Amino acid sequence: MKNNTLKEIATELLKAESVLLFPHVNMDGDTLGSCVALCKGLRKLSKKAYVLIDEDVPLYLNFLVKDYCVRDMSKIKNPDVCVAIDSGEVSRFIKRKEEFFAGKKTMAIDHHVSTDPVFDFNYIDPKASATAMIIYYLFKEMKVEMDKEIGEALWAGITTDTGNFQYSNTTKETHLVVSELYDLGIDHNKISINIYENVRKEKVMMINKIMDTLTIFAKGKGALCYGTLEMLKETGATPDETEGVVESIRSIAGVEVAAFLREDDEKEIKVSMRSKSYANVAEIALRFNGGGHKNAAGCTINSTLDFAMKMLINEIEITLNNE
Ligand SMILES: [Mn+2]
Repeated sequence: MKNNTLKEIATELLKAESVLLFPHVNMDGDTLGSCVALCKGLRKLSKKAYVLIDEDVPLYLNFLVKDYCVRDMSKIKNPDVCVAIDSGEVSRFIKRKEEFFAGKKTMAIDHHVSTDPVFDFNYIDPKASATAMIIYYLFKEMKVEMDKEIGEALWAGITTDTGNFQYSNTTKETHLVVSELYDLGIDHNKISINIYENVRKEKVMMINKIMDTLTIFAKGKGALCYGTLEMLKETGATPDETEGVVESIRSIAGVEVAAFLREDDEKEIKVSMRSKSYANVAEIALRFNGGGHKNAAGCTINSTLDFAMKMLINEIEITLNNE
C-alpha cells in the first residue's frame, strides 16, 4: 500500500479549511492526545477543526477534551479532510464510518502495521513510538508553532504509548522529542497525576476480580486473565476501566506473553495481548483476524469466553514453543 510522505500530508492539511479528526474506539492517551494536539494546531492556522467521538472519554483523559471533542458533526458539515488518528482500520471507528467518508478527502495517520487500503492519503510509521510523535514531526513540516497545551497533549500520547517510557518502543528519538516538549513549558507532573493517579475505586474492585481469574500456563511463560459482564455489573466499573490489566500480568516474573479477555457480549470476546521481549503477539492476533505490534496486539473472538480462552491458550503455547 502506498505511503505518502509527511510533506504530502502536511500539504493536504494546509490546503484544507475544515478538518475532522477521528480517534479510535476504546480511546487511549495516544489517539486522543494526538487528536487534540492536531486539532489545536489546525485551529492555530485558522482552520475549522474538531475531534469526532462516539463514546465517553475515560476519566484519566478528561483534561484533554475542552471544546475540541464533539459527538455530532453539526459543527463541521462536509469537512475537507477527515483524518483517522492512531488507527488505519475503519473497524476501529466503525460507528463513525459514515461521517468519516463524508469527508471530501480521507487520511490515516498511524503507527500500527495493519492498514485498510481505503484512505486517499496514508502516513503510517510503525517505527514511531506513538502517533503523537508523528504529529510532532507533522507540526514541524506544517510550521505550526507549538504551545504548552499542544505539548501536554503530545506528552500524554507519548507517555501512555511507551508505558511511561519503559517499553521497547522508547528510543533516543522519543526522548529528544519529549525534551522539546519541556521547552514549551509543559507541566508533566500534572498530566502524570491525571493519567496515572486518577483511578476510581470501582476500577480497583474490578481489577481485583479480574486478578482472581489469573491462569499461568506454558511453563510459566504465559499468563491470562479475564473480565466478564457480570463482574462489571457487580463492581460498577466501565469496560475501559480494565485498561492496564494485561500489562500488570505481563510484569509477572518469567511471563513472556500475557493476554486479557474482556467479555463485551455473550459471544464477543475482546482480546488484548502483550509480550515482554521476543514473542510476536501481532502474529497470534492475526490468526484471529486482529492486528497490532510485535509486543502489543489485539483481536475479537466471536465465541463463548471459555472457548475463546482455550483457543487462545493453545495459540500462545504454539508461539512460545516455537521460540
Ligand atoms: Mn498509538
